[in-house]
Amino acid sequence: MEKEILKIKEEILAKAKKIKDPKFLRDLETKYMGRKGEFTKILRSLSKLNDEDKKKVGRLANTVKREIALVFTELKNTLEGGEKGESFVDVTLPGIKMERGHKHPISLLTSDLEDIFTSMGFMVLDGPELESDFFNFEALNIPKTHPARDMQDTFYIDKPNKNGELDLVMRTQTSPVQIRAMREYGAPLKCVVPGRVFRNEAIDAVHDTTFDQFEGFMIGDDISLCNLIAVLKEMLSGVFKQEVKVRVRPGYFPFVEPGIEVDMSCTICGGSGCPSCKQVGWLEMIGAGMIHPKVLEYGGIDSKKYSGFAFGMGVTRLAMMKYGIDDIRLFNGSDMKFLKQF
Ligand code: FA5
Repeated sequence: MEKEILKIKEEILAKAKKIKDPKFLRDLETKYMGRKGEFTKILRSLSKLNDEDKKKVGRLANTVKREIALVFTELKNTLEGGEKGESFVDVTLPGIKMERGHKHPISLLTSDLEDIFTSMGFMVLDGPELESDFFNFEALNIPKTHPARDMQDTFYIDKPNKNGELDLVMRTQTSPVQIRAMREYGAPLKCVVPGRVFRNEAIDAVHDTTFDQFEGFMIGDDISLCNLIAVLKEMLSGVFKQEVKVRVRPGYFPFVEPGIEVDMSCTICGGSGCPSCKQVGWLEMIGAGMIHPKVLEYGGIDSKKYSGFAFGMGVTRLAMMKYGIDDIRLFNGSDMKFLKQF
């Protein structure tokens, strides 16, 4: 019986090694090792042996069974390209396409803006999205009772401080970083601050509750509105790679004096009027002005010695104009069909 076992082992292994198709390997396994297989039959007949032979031949039969099983597993892996089958590569099969991610359109535009401003010598800064009432409002010359607080309602964090006041807010603008930067670096200073801001706002084609802004400010000797306009022009021609039509009008922000607003001719309708520009042909894009002396003082800068300009731009709206997107809600909508176009 021992000879019989070794003979059938050689037979199985010889046949198995010639197989190139996993289906034939499965057939071979069933033929010899299956419930009614030839090797299984030999194993069953062990019961007829006396105790001593049963022990001896049984040990050999089990070793052979394990060897055969191992060879079948290895061959199966090789043929199916499994665990041990790295060596088997069917170069005729189409490759597995790895889908690559890419930047969100707002991140693309923000990187472009950062490049434009760093080339003009501006520092790029960051600030917290969860901001204190002090930096977001007070230090920007918007005291608690000031009606200007109504211009930017936000989400207050429901955790009162020691005095029972709610003093943590989701920042409504990137302007609080002006104060943080002035305190950290002093004057002269040239910074830009990209970032997300939050407002309790009625949503429509050009208003969202979460959107991106891009703040810029420059503080030094004799800084004037002319410097501001020159920098904004440089920025817009850098982003659009062509002359863009803008208009400047007076605007009120408690943290600048004088204040201006910069509108851009709507690129969706070419200025003739559409839902994206509320039919007026212009879209409000940037709030700006000369930094209020009180704000410089809050930042620890001598307002008699230094002056500065500041602007805050809606990057999400700028992206609408650059890419011809007629509804702001698409940017945060997580629609892959939209995002894959960038
Ligand atoms: C401000 O946020 C000021 N911090 C800007 C500023 C900075 C003025 C420095 C002076 C000096 P305003 O609320 O207008 O201003 O917002 C600035 C820009 O953000 C707007 O011109 C607009 O482009 C964009 N914006 C405002 N509200 C929304 C909104 N709900 N959804 C999308 N974009 C908005």
